Formats: sequence, C-alpha cells, structure tokens
Amino acid sequence: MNSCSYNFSIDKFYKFNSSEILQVLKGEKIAAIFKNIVDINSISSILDRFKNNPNTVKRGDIVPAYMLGAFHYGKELDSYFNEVVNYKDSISNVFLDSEHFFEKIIADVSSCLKKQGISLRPARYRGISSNPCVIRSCWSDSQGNIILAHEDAAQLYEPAQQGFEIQKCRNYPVLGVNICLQDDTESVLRIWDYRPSEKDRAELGLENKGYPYPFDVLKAYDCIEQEIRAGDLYFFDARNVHAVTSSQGQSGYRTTLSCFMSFVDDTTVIYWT
Ligand SMILES: O=C(O)CCC(=O)C(=O)O
Repeated sequence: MNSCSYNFSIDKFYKFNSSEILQVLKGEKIAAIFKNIVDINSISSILDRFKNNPNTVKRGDIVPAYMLGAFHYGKELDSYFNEVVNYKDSISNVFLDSEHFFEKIIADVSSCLKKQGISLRPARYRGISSNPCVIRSCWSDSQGNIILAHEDAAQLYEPAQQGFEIQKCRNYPVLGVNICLQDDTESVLRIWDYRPSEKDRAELGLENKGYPYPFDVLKAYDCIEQEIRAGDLYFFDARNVHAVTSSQGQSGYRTTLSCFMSFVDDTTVIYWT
C-alpha cells in the first residue's frame, strides 16, 4: 500500500470555480469534478459536427477511439505539429452553432492564475501553438474497459519529442482536463494511488508509453472511483494511473473533449493535446 502526501479524493461541485484547478496544478489535491456544468442542448450540435467532420478518424495506434484533433502521443514532433496546423479549424468548426465553452473555461482559469502571477498559454514548438483540445469517442470492450489503466507522465519522456517544452513538465503535476459530451456507457473514472517511477515503467516495459498497466500490479494500491456523465467537467493528476470502465455493458459511445495542462516553470502553465 502506498501512503500519499496529497489529498486522495475527488472533490465534487455543481458550479465551476477555477481556483480548484490551481490546487490540482500545485499537487495539493488529486482531482475535482464539476457536475452538469455544460448545457446538454449545446452539446448535441457539437457531437453532430464531430461525427460528420471529415477529419474525425479512427486512431491507428494501440488505443481504440475515434478522434478529432492533433494528439502528440508517440509521434515525431513534425507529424504532431503538421496535425496541429491541419486540425486547427476543425476544432473551432465544431463549436459553430454553440458557445465555445472550452475557450470560456480556459479564459476563466487564465484570469484566476493571473491573479497569482501565473500565465496560461498553449504549449509551443518552433513558433507553433498546440491546439486547445481534442474530441475523442471511445467504446467499451467485452470486459467493460473503455480506456485501459495508464498514466500520462511517461509520454513526457518520448525521445522523438526532445525539444518540445512539455518535457520540462516532468517535475510538476500533469492534469488531464476533460469535459464529457456523451456517455451511453454509464462510465466510471478510476484513479489509483500509484504514480509509477521511471524504474517501475522500465520493469513493466512501459517506458515513454505508460499504457496499459496490468491489473495485477494495480491491485496493491487504493483506488477511487467517480461516475462521469455528459455535461461534467473534471480534471485530475494524470501522473496517477487511471482508467475508464463501463458499468452498463457494451453498447454506445463515450465522447469527451480534453487537453493536458501543467506548470512548465513556476510562473507559467501550458496546455497541449
Ligand atoms: O476520458 C477520461 O475520463 C479520462 C481521459 C484519460 O484517461 C486521459 O486523457 O488520459
């Protein structure tokens, strides 16, 4: 059993308060969820535009999903930033018929951080800024797994991405920031009280990937669970191993809009996809 120096629970709110994100960015708590804060009516046009977008593709790597937007995982930097340029308009087009609530959340977080002397901006590489978010639609396998257990710090060690500033975030919490747009699956987010070291990853053969962690390893650690439903905004320290499961079986999709966010130095927070 691991003993942790942080508050290992998920705080739940019904109104957005951007100061919560600062506590997770600073590693003071592990997660917060804001239930039902995005209007379900505005979500349906976003989902239609996502599904009908010609740039929405089935992910070609080991993680099954339909995806719209540039995703850096496992890619050479040139490929990632070509995607960033190519998908820039696709993401803003998805919001054409509705309020761009993600931009609004980023603006709220930015003004909260500014009061503390901290700036917020997209991660950059050779003058190009990362896109604000991706949209991802997943489904359940026959065992109820939607996203297998993984952590998102390993990917900050990808040798093919040397020179990308996200690699300077290794000593800070790395947040997964997510808004659930659709949940046919009655999904549950599970977070383990386990932050693998580089040595742990090497022993499991998960260097630079962090995916997937075997259940045999995880069963020694405490786990917290949170139901996620359409309209919820939630963020958590994605250095901890986490997974998404379905409590209702195999039918339908679970669609989220998300990015990563972290301090890159003591006065700058960046976000990327
Ligand atoms: O979709 C979720 O709730 C979790 C997302 C996730 O696992 C990730 O972004 O690493």
